[in-house]
Parts: sequence; structure tokens; C-alpha cells
Amino acid sequence: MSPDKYLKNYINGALVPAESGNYLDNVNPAIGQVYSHIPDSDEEDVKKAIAAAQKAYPEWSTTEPRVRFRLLMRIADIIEQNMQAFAEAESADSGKPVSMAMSVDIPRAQSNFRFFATSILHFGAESHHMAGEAINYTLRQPIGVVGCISPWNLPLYLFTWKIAPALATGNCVVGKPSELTPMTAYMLSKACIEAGLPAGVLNIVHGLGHKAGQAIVEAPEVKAISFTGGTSTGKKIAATAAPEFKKLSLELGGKNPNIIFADCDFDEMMVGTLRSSFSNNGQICLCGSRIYVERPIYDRFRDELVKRTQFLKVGDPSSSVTDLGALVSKGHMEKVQSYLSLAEVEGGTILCGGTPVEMPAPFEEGYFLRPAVVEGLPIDCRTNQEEIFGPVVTIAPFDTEEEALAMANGTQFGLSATVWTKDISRANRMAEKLQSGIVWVNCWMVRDLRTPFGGVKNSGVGREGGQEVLRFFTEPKNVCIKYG
Ligand code: TXE
Repeated sequence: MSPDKYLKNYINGALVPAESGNYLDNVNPAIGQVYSHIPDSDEEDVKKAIAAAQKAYPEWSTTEPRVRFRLLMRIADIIEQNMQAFAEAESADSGKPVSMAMSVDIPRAQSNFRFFATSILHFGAESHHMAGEAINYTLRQPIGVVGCISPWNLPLYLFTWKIAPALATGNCVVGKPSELTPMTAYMLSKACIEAGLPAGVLNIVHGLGHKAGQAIVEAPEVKAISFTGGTSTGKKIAATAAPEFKKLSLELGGKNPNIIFADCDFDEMMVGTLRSSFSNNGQICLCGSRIYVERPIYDRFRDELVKRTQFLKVGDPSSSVTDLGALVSKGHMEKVQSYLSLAEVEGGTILCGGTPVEMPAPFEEGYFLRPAVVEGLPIDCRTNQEEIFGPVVTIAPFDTEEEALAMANGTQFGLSATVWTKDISRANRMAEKLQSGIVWVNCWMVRDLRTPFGGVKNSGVGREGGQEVLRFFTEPKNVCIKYG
């Protein structure tokens, strides 16, 4: 399964160009060059995709779960058989190390299909007995045609996180991957064709957010939208979809606190903190970008973090010793750099990193940045309040649990939080009071696909994962039967 130079949409079971015949450039961020082209789709392409999905829906929605199970497992098998090609494509599109795509992105995309393929075999509904009078039972039925829109940071991982449960529950999908990272979604189209997925069940439309994406959100035939991306895009989508009474799942930005108490296992915490700070160049919505450290170990922590951060290898994404590859785009690199300048204006000190890396050929034009640690900023400054989504963390000391909580909860976001401590009572107290959808204690990014996933406050609406997403992609219908 090879990546192509001119990608196509996947509509009604076939690979087709955009109706307009127009293409957008697709850049490899490690070399800073256009290396392929994607359909510049618009409303016309989305209409075709929706029509195909509507046509496929009556049969797909009534297909036995074991048939859906088999098809989804087959798609997972094909991804697994082509693991290396998928990983290399993910790396070429996003700049991330191939080793990361091989160990995180692509295995997880397979797991998403396998997990929801098997979940649907066990998915049940409730009944409510009214003693001596009646019995209620709940039917869980698919919604119809649904839209799945995903971002560039974990391209196939997040795209399939939505598509797999939507298909498993019997919906037909119009999906749109990020225009910055379309290749693995295109390869997924080919995998679906090879697996024998019926035409129209899944349609993948490539193109820009405000054009192709907006057309999916606006279409009255699309009854639910599952979106992951920036908070401001989420706001726009909610404003369009809410008056149409569409079901919405929005997984948005984060500015996650990492709270470190002096009694933690220092070495384990350092390893975890380096990962939560800079994995995928900090371009994971769950990264801990605000680090609060109890004062007795603050100096030791700061020195150790700076030392270990400077040791990270930024470079060729195909090298197995590379820790951090390129940032996803020129625009994103400029955004991250602008936040580093802002941090200095706001009174912060950049302890390390923040400068572009001079790279040898063929990477001279790539978007490589040294990971940065910033100290000395107040909690309410923009650097500490806005999502940077890059290899930048801020650090600050605290004295009491209350102070740590106030700092942790002091942003508009509430996606995840990490707490490092050996005191289980304190861990529980913190977990209860942290305003976030996910709390990790003495770990980070340990993921069980059965658990609810999502944020509070401006980090989103709704939950993905496990039973939650199966409920999202189905409508509950209560049937009440009176005893004779
Ligand atoms: O995301 P967008 P962008 C954050 C991060 C980043 C910022 C912007 O801070 O710097 O968002 O990134 C599609 N209707 N996150 O611009 O625009 C778009 O085509 C329908 C956090 O890449 O939100 C893409 O497929 N769709 C995040 C998807 O939405 C629209 C991950 C996400 O793009 C649309 C990524 C519209 N009007 C960025 N506009 C996380 N929390 O995981 C855009 N899109």
C-alpha cells in the first residue's frame, strides 16, 4: 500500500478527484517541500459523499453486528500488514519520528478498529421494570449519517477513534482528516476497499476546514458531528450545528497542569514529565504544558528538567535515535515561536531551547525547534493561559496543596491533569478537586480504551471512548409496554 502523489476522495466506494478538479499542496514538514497534492473539495463533493452515505445507510444500519465486526477487524488487519508504510506516511505528513508512528499512532489506529469491532458484539441497552405495571426497554439505534472531523497531531489515531465506533454502531460516515496530514486517511480508503467495506458506508472527503469541513457541519442530512481540534474551531462548529439540533462531541484544546509533590518518586516522575512535556513535540492535547512543583524539590527539578530537555535529540524523523521530529507546518512553528517571544515580554526566562535547529540536507528548510523550558511567569499571563501546542513548558513552584489546585484550575481549559505523589489520600483529594476530564496519578497517557475520554470547561463537550462513544453514536428510544 503506497502513498500516492495525487490523493483522491473516497466516495461511494471509489477513489475520485474533487468535482472542481482542484488540488491543494501537501507539505512534508521535515523538508519544508510540497510532496503530494490533495483534493480541494467543496460543498459539491460533500453532497456526493452524503448522498452515498444515505444510500448505504438502510442496509448498513441493519447489518448484523457480527458482519460489522468482521469488516472492521479486516480493516485493522490490513493496517497491521502495512504498518511500516502507514508509519512512514504519517511521519512524512506530520514530521513526527517514524519510530513514534510505529509504536503509537498506527498500532492505536488498529486497536481502535479492533476495540470497537468487538465492543459492538457486547453492546447492550437497559430495561426499567415498573413492578406489576409495565416494562420499559431502551432501543439503541444508529443515528444515520454522521460527520467525523479530525486534526493533524495524531492523524490516523484520532480519525479512526471516531470512525470505528461510528461504523460499529451502524452509522454511515462522512469523514474529513486534517488538510495538513491527509495521507494515512487516504491509505485507509484503500484499506476499506480491500477489506470489502460496502460502498458509501464510509466516505472520506479531503480539503480545507472552512470549505469541506464547514459543508459537512452545515449539511442538514448529517445528524451528528464528532470533532477534535482547536477550541475556536469547536466554537464555530457548535454555533453552526446547535441550531440544527445536531448531536455534538467536541474534543478541544488543553493547557494541562502537571503537579509534582516533593514526596514523589523523583526518577519515575522525571521520565514521565519529560514524556508529558515533549512527546510528539508537545503537539498532543494531553501534554502537560504547565508544570507546578512543590518548593522543596523545585530547584533540583528545574535543573534536571533543563538537563534532560537539552539532551533530547531533535532531527531526522526516520532515524531511530530521534526523539523529536519537525513541527507540523511553517505556520505552526511561527505560532510556537511567537509564544516564546511573548513569554519573554511577559517576564519569563527561557531556560533552554526555543531556537530553530540548523539541519543538514535535505532538512535545511524543515520546521525543527529545540524544546523549551520557561520559568518565572505568573499564572494569569497569556503564555500560561493559551494553548501553544508545541515543545514549550512553563515551570513554577508552589507551597501548599490549595495553591497547586488554584493554579491548576486557573485556566479556561480542563482536559487532563497529572499528579505525582506517593500520598494516596492527597492523590484522591486532588483528583476530586481538579477541574479536568482526565486525571493521571504517577503516570501519563496510560490509556484504557474503555474509559471516558474528553474535557470540561473550554476543552470540550461530550466524551469519547468505551460505552460513552457507543452511546454518542446511537439514539436511545424508550419502549414502554403495559402489562395486560
Ligand atoms: O486546528 P483546527 P488547526 C489546536 C492547537 C492548534 C490550533 C489550530 O492549538 O495550534 O488548534 O490547529 C477542520 N468547520 N489543536 O488549525 O483548525 C480542519 O480542517 C469544520 C488542538 O489545525 O481546529 C481539521 O480537519 N471543520 C487539537 C480540523 O477541523 C473545520 C488538535 C482541526 O482543525 C473548520 C489540533 C470548520 N469551520 C489543533 N475549520 C487537540 N486538542 O487535539 C477547520 N476545520
